[in-house]
Amino acid sequence: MQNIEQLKSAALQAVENSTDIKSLDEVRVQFLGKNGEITSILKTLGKLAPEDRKTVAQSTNEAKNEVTDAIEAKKQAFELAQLEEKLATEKLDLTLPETPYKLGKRHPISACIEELETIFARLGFSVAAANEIENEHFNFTALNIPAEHPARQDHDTFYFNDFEEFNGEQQRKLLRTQTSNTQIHAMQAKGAPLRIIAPGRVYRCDSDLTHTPQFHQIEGLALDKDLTFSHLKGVLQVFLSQFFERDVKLRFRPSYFPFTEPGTEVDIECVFCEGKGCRVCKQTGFIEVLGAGMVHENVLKAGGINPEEYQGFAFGLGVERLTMLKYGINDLRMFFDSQNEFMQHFGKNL
Ligand code: 2NM
Repeated sequence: MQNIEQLKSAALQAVENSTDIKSLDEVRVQFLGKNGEITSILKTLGKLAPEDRKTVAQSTNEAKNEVTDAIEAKKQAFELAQLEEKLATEKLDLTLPETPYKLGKRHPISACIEELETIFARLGFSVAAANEIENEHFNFTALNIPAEHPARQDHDTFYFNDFEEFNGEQQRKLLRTQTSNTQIHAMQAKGAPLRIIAPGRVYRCDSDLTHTPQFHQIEGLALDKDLTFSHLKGVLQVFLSQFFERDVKLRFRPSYFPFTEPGTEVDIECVFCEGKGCRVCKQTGFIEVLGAGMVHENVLKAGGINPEEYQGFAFGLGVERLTMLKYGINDLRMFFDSQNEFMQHFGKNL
């Protein structure tokens, strides 16, 4: 089979003559590829006379194996040569300084929540939590927010097309709009006396420069016999002074919340102008920081508490807003972008 022997020698010669991995692969394709010269002979074996078939098949397969082995050996030789050249030319300077490893920081929102938890722990409050997916009863009805209240409209609340049964009624599921569902669950589970704060994520259908559809709140609740509005004022005075690290002046303005009676909005003396009047406080000298009040008796009843026996106060605040005031951050969106420069500057060391 002169033909196959010649083909084999040509192939082995071509392997020998190849100069790099790329030209070696071209040789492989030429002889052993799908339409390669050796492959083509193997494909035509069926057309040969039966008496020739066996010898041709044998010699062609031998040629194929020999060429395959030669290609593999040559390839390894090329790879070894490459490695040796790399070792000979590459230099590693072990005296260079290491690439500094940048440690991340705790997000300022997480840091502020932890700081507030610490402040309230010293005042005897423990931290409570509940689900962010809630139903109408715990988000609205139990908080004395009636069906026709504007906060209940689709416009302000993210509703699911999903219901669950509670109190024998179908309650629509939703993303909680405040963390107060936590206080209702805690009252039902633990009863009075009670001192808790409820930090967490809340959701409202609102998105512009100063509102994001998801933000963080901390609400607080204290229940006991003979708790009064004075206790509320004392707790807020201590907590806001510790948080802002100064003796803050507070201003209480009468306000309305369905879940309190009476209710109040609480301002601090402007942290930017110290009450003199500036752009941030709109020349009023005061900045609103939270809402509060004495817990409405309907809310106590919904929590299974007897209002004749126990009273309490509650408050609620937005963590983003409070954090912006403390650190002079003027763009809410920074919290959500979490750019490295922002995190390095305002984040808390781990
Ligand atoms: C606020 C303002 C005033 C509040 C009330 C309650 C509950 F569930 F205990 F009754 N939790 N939080 C409350 C009161 C929240 O946010 C501006």
